[in-house]
This record gives sequence, structure tokens and C-alpha cells, in this order.
Amino acid sequence: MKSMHAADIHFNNKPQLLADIIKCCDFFIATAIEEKPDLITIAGDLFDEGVQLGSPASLAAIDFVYKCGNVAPTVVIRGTTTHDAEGSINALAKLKTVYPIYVTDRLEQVGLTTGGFLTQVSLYRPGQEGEGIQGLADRGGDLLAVISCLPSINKANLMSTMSGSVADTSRETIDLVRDVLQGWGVINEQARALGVATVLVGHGTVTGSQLSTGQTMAGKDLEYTTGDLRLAACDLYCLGHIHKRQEWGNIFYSGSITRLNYGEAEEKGFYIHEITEGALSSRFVETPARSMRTKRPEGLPGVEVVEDVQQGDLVRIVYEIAEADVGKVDEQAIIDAAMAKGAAEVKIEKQIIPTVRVRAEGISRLGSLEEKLLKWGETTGQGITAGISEKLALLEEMEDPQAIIEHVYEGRVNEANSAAA
Ligand SMILES: [Mn+2]
Repeated sequence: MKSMHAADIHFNNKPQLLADIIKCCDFFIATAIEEKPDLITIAGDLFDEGVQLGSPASLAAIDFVYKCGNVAPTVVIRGTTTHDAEGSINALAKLKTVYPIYVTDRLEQVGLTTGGFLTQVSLYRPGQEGEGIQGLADRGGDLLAVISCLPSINKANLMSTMSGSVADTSRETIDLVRDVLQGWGVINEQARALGVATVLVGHGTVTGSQLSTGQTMAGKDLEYTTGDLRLAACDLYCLGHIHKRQEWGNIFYSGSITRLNYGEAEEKGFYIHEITEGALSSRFVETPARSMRTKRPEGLPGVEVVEDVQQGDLVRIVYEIAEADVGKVDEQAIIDAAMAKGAAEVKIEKQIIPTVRVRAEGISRLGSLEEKLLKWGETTGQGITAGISEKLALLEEMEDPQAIIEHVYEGRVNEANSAAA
């Protein structure tokens, strides 16, 4: 059984980024037409945010899933709730395509048969005759795969699956998910005995995953260990959520399909997995994702910073500069130079290091110079000795510098005389 696995497509309405996402999705479809997979899995975060029907993002997402469904049976699971808004993916199930499209925001197992997707797998109870995987196989014609769907977890979808156990509030959510995974494992073992491929499509965090520096995680995620996931005893795990592609044995994050921001510097793409008699072979295919380059010049940047910019690059220049030097950098000249080389975007992020000046609150309202000096000393933490105050008083009393010098000199002479006496 051959399957293609993508995730974190993040269709959105930013024109330039959307154009890039569409380019990478078109590449995915072109590859699918060539590879003729038996299954396509989209492991969550199809959307970047809740979008209106008719918006460029919604139309592009519909177009992509429609094309998938015309190449192979397709499973789309719901990703993070802030990205795949409530109900946003459900409309995709209504598309009329050559192959069936199965869309879900529930924890469930579905059977992929030559006659389409069957959901009866979840009705399985151990020990019940005619039920379970054999019953499913009997009803559905040729059973090609059992697909365990693990969308982003929230209480609602967990409760709908675990109706028997939710009353037991003392148990952690992750324990409930482990129970679900273990239950799926029973079915999957039976499927494997029948020579049927078993695939888990999930959206969530695996403990120890490496993030792209550009991906920020909102809030505390439910985390699975690879051991938790393996309770489901699948041949293959196709995950989404982490935007950097990575793998642990038969567990894969495809990563995002293109570079969503400057932090996602790593390669982008999708997987093609083949399961032959229980043995898995997988390969990663890179998409023609846009090039996003961050430059951190040492010292002040000039036009030479963008010397190696290529056609279509998105360039970010990050530098630090002292407040006094701000006028020395001609940012417009740098932008013009990059644009002349065909850059699609130039972003300049500078951190200005301010010249430190401490303001002593209310100092201007004080009358004498001595009061001002004491206030300044207090604010800046400088000790003001009696000697300094006296000398300052001289500055106020005597305007003539020569008179001040003579006064101080006389004082010294007197001091010396009295010491000698
Ligand atoms: Mn994502």
C-alpha cells in the first residue's frame, strides 16, 4: 500500500505566502499523479485560521483537497483548533471526486476498502462474533487499510469516543488517549493478521520533537511519547503539528509544506510511504518552497549584504546599531539593491542600542546647585562627600575662577600652617 503524507499546509489569505503554498500543493498533486498512491493523508492544519467561504484561502484549500480526491482516496483530519476552526474542514467531505474523501475531527478508526471509507470499525467489541475487523472486511469488500485518526485532542472529541470512562474525572486526559490507542491496537493486530495495512494519522506533539525556530507553540500541548503512539500497533504513523520534518522509526512528521516564516529554514516537503507485507519504506520529497534568508551582518550593513540574493528570495536583514549611528545606514539603498537582484521581499529588523541617560525626577524644580547635586547623587547612586558640596558652593558664590583658586590655595596654606603649629 502506497500513501502520500502531508501536513501543516496553513492555507491563509496573505497573497504572497498563499501563492507559494499553492505552488507547493501543485507540486504535491503532480507527484501524486505520477506516483498513483492508494491513499493521501493530510495530517491537520489545512488552514492557518478560520477563513470565510469564498476567501482566497478557502478556495485554494477546496481546490487542493478536490485535486487530492481525484488522484486517490484522501483522509483529512482536523489540526489545532486555532488553525482548523470549528467545522472548517467539514465542507470538504461534500466534494464529489473520483475517489472518496474522508474528513474527521473525531478519534476514530476508518477502514479503507475498494468500495470507499467505512466507519464501522469503531463499533468493534472484543468477543462479539461477526464484528471487528473480520466483520468489517466481510461488509466492505477488499479491505486495503485501517486508518486510525487522532486529530488534535480536545475534551469534546475525547468524550465522544470514551463515553464509558469520562465520569472518572481523576484520570488524566493522556491516560484516556492511551486507552483509545490501546483499543485501536487490538483492531490493528487483527488487521495485520489479515494482511491489511495499518496507518495512524495524527495531529499533536511527540515528546522530544524539535521545533523550527519559527514555530511558536500556543499554551500547553498534550504530549505523546513514541511509546504511547506505538500502543496503537500501526505499521505507519503520519503526523502533523511540528513544522520541522523528523522521524522516529515508523513515526513521521512531514513538517509544513512550505516555509511559513523566516525561522523555518529547514527543507520542506512531504513523505511517500510504502507498506509491503508489513515492511515500511519511506522517502521524503522536497517541495519548491520559497527561499527565506536571514542575514546578520557584523557591523553596519551596506549594499554588499545583499550581494548573493537570488531571484525570488525573501530576505531579512537583522542588525544592531548604536543610537548615535542610526543615520549612517542607508536602508533604502540596501532594499533597492536587493530588489534589483529580484528579491520578493526585503525586511530590515534593527535593534537600536540607546545612549544611556538617567533622568533625575524633579531635579529642575530644585533651587540651589547643591540640592541638584545631592538629588543627582541619590538618583545615580554616586556618593556626594562634604568636600564636593563645599567646592560646588564656591562656584555659586564666586564667579571669578582666579578668586576661587586663591580661596582654595589660602585654605590649603592655612591648613598646613595650623598642622605645623
Ligand atoms: Mn501547524
